[in-house]
Amino acid sequence: MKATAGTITIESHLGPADDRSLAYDVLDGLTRPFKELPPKHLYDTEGSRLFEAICRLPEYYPTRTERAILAEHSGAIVAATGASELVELGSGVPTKTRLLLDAMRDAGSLDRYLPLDVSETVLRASAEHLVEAYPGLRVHGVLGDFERHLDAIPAADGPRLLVFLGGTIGNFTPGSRRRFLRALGRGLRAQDRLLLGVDLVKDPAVIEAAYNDSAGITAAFNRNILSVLNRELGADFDPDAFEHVAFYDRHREWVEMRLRAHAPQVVSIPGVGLTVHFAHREELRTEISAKFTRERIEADAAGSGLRLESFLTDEDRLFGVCVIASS
Ligand code: AVJ
Repeated sequence: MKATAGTITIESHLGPADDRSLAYDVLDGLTRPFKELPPKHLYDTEGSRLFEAICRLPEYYPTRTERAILAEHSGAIVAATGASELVELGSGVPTKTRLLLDAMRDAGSLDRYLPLDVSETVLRASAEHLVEAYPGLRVHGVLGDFERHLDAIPAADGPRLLVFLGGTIGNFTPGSRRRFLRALGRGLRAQDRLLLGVDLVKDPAVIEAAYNDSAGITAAFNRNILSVLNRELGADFDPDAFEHVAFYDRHREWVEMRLRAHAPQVVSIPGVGLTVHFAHREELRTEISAKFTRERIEADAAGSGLRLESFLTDEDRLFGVCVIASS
């Protein structure tokens, strides 16, 4: 009998230079007149734990809604593509992905799972778990940053699904979003599909509740970025001296998370040789999370050399899963 033991390969593309990425972003973002840090620094071990907790909050509809959409449509997506491999960007803990892998296994086409993530712990744990759950599965993990290491993903063996779930595409500004989609499109052959999870434009009250939960988990998640700077760069931020602010900007159709200084502050960040001043109520932006309409996705796809093939949503039109092909 053919051995059914799966195989695990993990390739690292992160080097010592990546320790400088936080330093560079801090130097760049905290010396601007409007202070800003990229949201990727929210996800250290504690931040990832808090994000998992956010996903279970009653106010935070995106995770459960996306899961329900995938539960309903995974079979049809797999049948239409005959996908044998699944590439997942920023895989994290792959819970929703299991719905797609199940459908691929049930269709008899499942061969390979290729997660790309910045956390080696997460990649190893999920690889080990998945080769157990899917006999014969090959897992090829890429330890890297999806903004820089798309080229490290091995070429496709069979029809491929490239998935970018959770609405993380919303963290890009509009211009960089199209550049990123274009880069994703370069790896997409005619038989492959990109599955893109997007949060949708809706009643601002619903959106704002999702980012201002009553348990204060999102506030802790936001403030945790200051603890990351304290630990990694020896900074002396007092996270309690900052207030969590999250609001929906109706004109830009995105949510912003900010940290607002309760009082004037002087913070030293020895790791980058910086002293940063905050005025009373001055704000530091830590995330934008864009909300989409079907029309916006169509325009972004067209502007990136791609085509929206189908748009899957829930009955309340809270969240969308876009099936995108090369054009
Ligand atoms: C992981 C970027 C999709 O924007 O909703 C959750 C992160 N921020 N609560 C989002 C997040 C605040 C999340 N994404």
